[in-house]
Amino acid sequence: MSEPVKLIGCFGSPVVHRAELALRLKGVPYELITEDLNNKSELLLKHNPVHQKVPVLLHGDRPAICESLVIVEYVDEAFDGPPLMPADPLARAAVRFWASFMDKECRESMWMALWTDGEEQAGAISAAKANLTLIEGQLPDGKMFFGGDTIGFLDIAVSGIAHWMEIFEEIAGVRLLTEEEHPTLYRWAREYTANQTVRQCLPDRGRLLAALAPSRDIFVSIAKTMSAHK
Ligand SMILES: N[C@@H](CCC(=O)N[C@@H](CS)C(=O)NCC(=O)O)C(=O)O
Repeated sequence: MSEPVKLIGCFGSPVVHRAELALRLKGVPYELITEDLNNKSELLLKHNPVHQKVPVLLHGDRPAICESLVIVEYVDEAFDGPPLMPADPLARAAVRFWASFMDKECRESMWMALWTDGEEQAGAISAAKANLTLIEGQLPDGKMFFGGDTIGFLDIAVSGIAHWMEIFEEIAGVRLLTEEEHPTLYRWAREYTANQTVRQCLPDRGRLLAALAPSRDIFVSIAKTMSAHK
C-alpha cells in the first residue's frame, strides 16, 4: 500500500495551491490539513521549525518537505504521472530561473505597484508590467501553457498571476494584467483558471476577496517597509 501523503496548508494561499495542484496533476491522493496561521499547530511548528510557514508536505515517515516549489519538484520526482518538469536539463534550468524571477523581482514589483502611491507607484507599475512582459515571453509559441500542451512547473510557479493578482487588483483599484497589453499572458490566465484540475484546488474568488479585502492597510504597510529597505 502506498504511504499516506498529507499537506499542511491554509485557505486561500497561492503557495499552498502550487503544492496541491502538483499532487492533483500527478494523481496523488492526499489529506489537506488546514492550518490557522494566527494559531499555528504543533504539527506545523514541528515540521517547519525554520520558517513556520505553509505549505509543508508529509510523505509517510520521511522528513517533512517545505517551500512550495521544492514540494512541486519533489512530487514530480517521487510519484508517477505526467511530468511537470521538462525532460531537457537546459529547459529545466530555464523554468527554475523564471520561477525564481516570479518569486523575487516580479512579485516585489507587483506588490509595490498595487500598494504604494504617487511617483513610487508609477515606477512600480512600469516595472511590474515589464516583468509581466518577460514572463509572457516564456510561453511557447502556439501553446496554451508554459508547459506546452499541458500545465507544467512554470505554470504552477506563476499561478498567482492567474487567480490572485486579479483579486488584489480589485482591492487596490489598479490594473496590471490587461488583454490589450499582455494578450498572450491574459489568455493563459483564462485557460489556467478554467482547467478542470486547477479548479478543484482554486480558492473561491468571492471568499478570497472577502478574506483579503480587510487587510488592505496591512498590505500598504508591508509595501512601506519594503520601500524603506530598498
Ligand atoms: N516561500 C514560501 C512562502 C510560504 C509562505 O509565505 N506561506 C504563508 C502562507 S501564504 C505562511 O505560511 N505565512 C505564515 C507566516 O508568515 O507566519 C513558499 O513558497 O512556500
